[in-house]
Amino acid sequence: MRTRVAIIGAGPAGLFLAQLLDAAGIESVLVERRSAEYVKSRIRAGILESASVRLLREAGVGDRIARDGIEHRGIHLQWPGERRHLDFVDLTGKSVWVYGQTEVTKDLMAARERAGQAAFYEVSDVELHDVESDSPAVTFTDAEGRAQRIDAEIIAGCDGSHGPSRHSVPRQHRRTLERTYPFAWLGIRADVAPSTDELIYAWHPDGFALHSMRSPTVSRFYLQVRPDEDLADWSDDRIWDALSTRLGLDGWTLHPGPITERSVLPMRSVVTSPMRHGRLFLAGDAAHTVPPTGAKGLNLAIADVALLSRAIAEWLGAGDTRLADAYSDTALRRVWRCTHFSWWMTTMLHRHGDEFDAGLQLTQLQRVAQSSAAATELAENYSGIPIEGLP
Ligand code: RFL
Ligand code: PHB
Repeated sequence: MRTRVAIIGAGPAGLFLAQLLDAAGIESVLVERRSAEYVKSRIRAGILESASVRLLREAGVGDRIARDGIEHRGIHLQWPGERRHLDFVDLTGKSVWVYGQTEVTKDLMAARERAGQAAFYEVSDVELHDVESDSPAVTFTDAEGRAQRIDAEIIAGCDGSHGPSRHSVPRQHRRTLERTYPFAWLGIRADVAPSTDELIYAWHPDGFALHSMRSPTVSRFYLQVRPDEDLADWSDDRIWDALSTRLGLDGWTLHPGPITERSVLPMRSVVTSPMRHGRLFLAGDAAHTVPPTGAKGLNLAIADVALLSRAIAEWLGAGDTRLADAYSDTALRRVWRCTHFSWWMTTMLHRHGDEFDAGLQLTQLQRVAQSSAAATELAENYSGIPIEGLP
């Protein structure tokens, strides 16, 4: 089979790239290891920057966000005895949106089906070939067990943090920098109306807690736990008690409800560079991972792909490689900014170290709440820094 762009991975990065290329009249083939049902039901991120919402809308996949998304002006930052609202709209003019990654994925998959372009799900043995040549290829075994080969002009590695694409950049050309944090998140989804209007990020002596949401009837919560935490040790009562304590504030009540999903997420920062080698381009988690405290993972994937789709369109459309040549450096500047912000939010809000560290964290939180300069710094990063070259 021959196509113009072979896309490995049907997460948000791969699906959105496919959509943007289709809009530019460029044919692509998607190759995904999991089933479409599995990809659609995977629960992950929940917050979209307004620029991500605009990009999805411009690409024709924004109708449901406009209808079911919930626009938030900012977040609540909390530490014992204090809950302070940061209003991003007042500070930066930008809001953020609550709209689950599962919904973004469903919208993009529906658009892909409407576009009638090829997608292979449940594939195995994906391998990349000749990425340094002018005729790269992807081989794999399809869901029926048949050997397949896709010859392409460009390969987009959108296969997340465990996919094969990154490893197709030869070791001597590739640099991976990473930090593993000494804690994890226990995440739950519950069928209960949120007990808050906007997200609450809480520092607490027992550990960090986050109150998020998915809709007016579905809440999402996270608790800082040990990286080797056993979910079996967390009964529903223990989870709700810990959330009530860590999110607790006089005069405020947390409403518990039936827990419909629970998992433990490790916390890592990873940056791989360069994000291009020959005709292979990396985007999203295939090139970088951030801890979820800054709500950046999904937004970074969308921003990478906004840059990459333009670079590919210029190259394959007009033969102009300037944007493609600049892609890695341009994307990595933004990746590092978001990596710093995610690291900063993570280290400010999670218990680690000793009482000296706690003193530093608390003074930083108070500073953010008291100084409009400090608050604006958080707000600009959380609500989304500009994507270079885009209006
Ligand atoms: P994805 O979403 O991981 O998609 C990659 C896709 O590639 C497929 N794949 C392969 N396909 C073919 N052949 C192979 N050999 C393949 N290997 C892998 C995978 O099945 C998958 O479908 O990456 P993408 O598109 O770059 O999107 C990035 C976001 O998904 C990610 O940044 C965020 O979801 C991160 N993240 C979270 N971010 C938040 O802001 N808040 C969260 O609560 C949050 N929770 C999470 C998360 C990431 C998680 N992962 C990756 C472990 C929870 C989890 C469990
Ligand atoms: C979520 O709703 O899943 C969520 C929200 C904000 C974060 C991380 C996760 O920082």
